[in-house]
Amino acid sequence: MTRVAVLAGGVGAARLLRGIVGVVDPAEVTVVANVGDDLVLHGLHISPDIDTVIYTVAGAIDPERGWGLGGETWQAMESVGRYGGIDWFNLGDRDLGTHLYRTQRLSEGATLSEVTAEIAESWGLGFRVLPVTEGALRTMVTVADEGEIGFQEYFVRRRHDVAVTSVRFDGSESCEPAPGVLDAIAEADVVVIAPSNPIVSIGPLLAVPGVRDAVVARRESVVAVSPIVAGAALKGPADRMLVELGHDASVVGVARLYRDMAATLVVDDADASSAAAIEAEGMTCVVRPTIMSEPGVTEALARTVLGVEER
Ligand code: FO1
Repeated sequence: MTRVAVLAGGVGAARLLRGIVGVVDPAEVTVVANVGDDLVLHGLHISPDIDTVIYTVAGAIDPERGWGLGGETWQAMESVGRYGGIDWFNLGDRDLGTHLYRTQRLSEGATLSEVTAEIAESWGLGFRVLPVTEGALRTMVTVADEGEIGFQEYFVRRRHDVAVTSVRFDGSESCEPAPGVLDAIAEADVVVIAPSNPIVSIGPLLAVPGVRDAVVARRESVVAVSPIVAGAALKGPADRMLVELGHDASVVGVARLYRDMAATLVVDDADASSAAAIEAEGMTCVVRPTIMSEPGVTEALARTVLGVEER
């Protein structure tokens, strides 16, 4: 059996994960999910990357947005808007149920790990979703015109259309890996760094004390999938953020970020010409279609990542 640990952010990770659980026994898969995007809004604890993973693999995600539930209604948010309340972060009526349940359980003393397991279980996923930490880890983004703001204020309120001057993971130094995280990474046959934003989706995971070292220790079994294809991010601001923070928005730039912790980088056919440069960074470069626009590509990519190549 192939035990898999997946370091996951939002949309790109969720799509690959859907492929992975189709190739190996879901019971052997553990997702280590980013919580740096989390926020408390309307008194509710919202965990976007955890919910995006769960909704996507459950087949319930809104296919256009890549977040939230499909077929949503927005009555509650319209009411909030009527009062002039905070309505830039769109919460669908059914999605609100997830946040209501999570918040109630946390107020009863449940841990984020426990309530995440309950939510994953109720969607019948069959694999483990672990928050990287139960601590108060929050990604903070400093932007040119407003100073330091929360990740969702950058990503949603400002529509990430403002230059980033720095990113920090508030609270990381006093966080510890959630139960099961280090063991999942240590015991996996394959550790996958999913095609998520290296800075604000994978970065927070590695900022939790002990996690980066745990991944580095498994370097030979770590496979990263580039979220950058031909110099661009498929979704979100990863390419711009990489440049704004002094990195290359290219597969070679991604290789430089991951070379210490992953022996293999999977890049799209569009970046085949960079294979030698990636190998020069000390990584094995695997060139495959990585744009998961249809199930066939997703499953083939999952097989590649898991080393279960086409027969
Ligand atoms: N992304 C948006 O661009 N606009 C939104 O209004 C929005 C609301 C939202 C609500 C719940 C949720 O789980 C995710 C939501 N997202 C929204 C996505 C969210 O910003 C994620 O953090 C990003 O997808 C990055 O991972």
